[in-house]
Amino acid sequence: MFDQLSSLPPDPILGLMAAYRADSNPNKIDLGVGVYKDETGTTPVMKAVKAAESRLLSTQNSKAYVGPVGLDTFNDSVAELVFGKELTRKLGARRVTFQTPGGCGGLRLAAEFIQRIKPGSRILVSDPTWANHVPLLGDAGLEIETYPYYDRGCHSIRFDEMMAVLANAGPNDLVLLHGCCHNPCGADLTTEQWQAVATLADKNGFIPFIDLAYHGLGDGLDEDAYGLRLLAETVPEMIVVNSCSKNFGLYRERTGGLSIITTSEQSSRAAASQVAAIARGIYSMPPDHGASVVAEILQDDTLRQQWDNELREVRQRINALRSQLVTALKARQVAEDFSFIEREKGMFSFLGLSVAQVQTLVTDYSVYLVDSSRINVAGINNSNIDYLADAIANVVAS
Ligand code: PLP
Ligand code: TYF
Repeated sequence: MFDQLSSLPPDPILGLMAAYRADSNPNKIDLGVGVYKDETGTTPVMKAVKAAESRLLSTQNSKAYVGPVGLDTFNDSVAELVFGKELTRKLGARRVTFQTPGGCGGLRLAAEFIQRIKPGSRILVSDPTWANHVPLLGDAGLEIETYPYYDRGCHSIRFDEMMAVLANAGPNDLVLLHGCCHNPCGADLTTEQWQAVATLADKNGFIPFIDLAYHGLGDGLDEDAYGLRLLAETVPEMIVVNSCSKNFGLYRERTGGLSIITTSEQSSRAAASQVAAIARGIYSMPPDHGASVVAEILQDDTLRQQWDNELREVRQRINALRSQLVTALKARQVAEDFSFIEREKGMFSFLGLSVAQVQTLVTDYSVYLVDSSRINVAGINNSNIDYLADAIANVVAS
């Protein structure tokens, strides 16, 4: 059965991790995979997470199954985190939330849910979008099309073109929007642009599908949720997938959520039963540990405060690094204007280099980034920023 198999190439982002590890250059810099790194280059376990884990260790007295929708305490507290207290109350039973194995699990579960209701539905994703959206949504059977989003030359959002394409989307279509901190380009919609999208969604009836993987890493927890909350107030039906990988640093614990908003309690109950049945057919139940940690943090004032503070530090460090990189490149008098990096949000920005220039950075300088020239800003620190700015300046000058 397995003799005819051919090997597939690895995920291009995850493949970079192995190449970086194998490089013996002491100056090597990893700007590849999107995990947060602190000043020492490590991806830390947050103190609030450690504290929640130690509480769980002493208080959790059963490992019995939880069920396909996961922990109620996680689902309730994550809904409030994503939608805010007030809107969660307002949405009431029109909203249901499920614990999922990471944001990826939520994306796939949502795609299977749509596929079950309307096989082969069209989902419009931004050009560019996170490469994994294609297998996560497409492998379920959804038909993926794109809408214009980022102008690589001008480093700005092609908003008029985006709206012109979305104007043709209707009630049978889904439109995937990055909640904040767009992966890979870092360019987010302004409040006015979100308002225009919400008005159009309501008028045309397409279903907004929000991927919220970097909640709190942009401007703040409320600021980053502005667009999705506006949509949730405006449209009758909507899907939100949130990840706790980045904002809680729980990556390998596979912690995320899927929220579905429908027009009535009855429809939500029906949707919940469908989603539970799909989860049962794939993995039965989500893993518990990360979700228990998140619930513990969000339900305890002290831990919540500690987590807020740590997340603020993460956000401020990323934003400071963005400014520092722009300043360092300016100081080297590069011809290109890199100031857009300071305006963009979250961990990612495109440097705007060609594939050949990226290859030079990797092979000649041991600066690891994906071919699109996307960098993970959090991979920069005080010890490597000068080496990095020199390398970029040399590559763009040659
Ligand atoms: N969506 C986007 C845009 C992402 O970048 C990621 C990963 O980092 C995810 C979703 C899902 O992440 P995870 O499955 O680790 O929660
Ligand atoms: O884009 C990134 O780097 C992150 C992490 O298969 C990631 O979203 C990358 C690849 C992947 C899963 C997560």
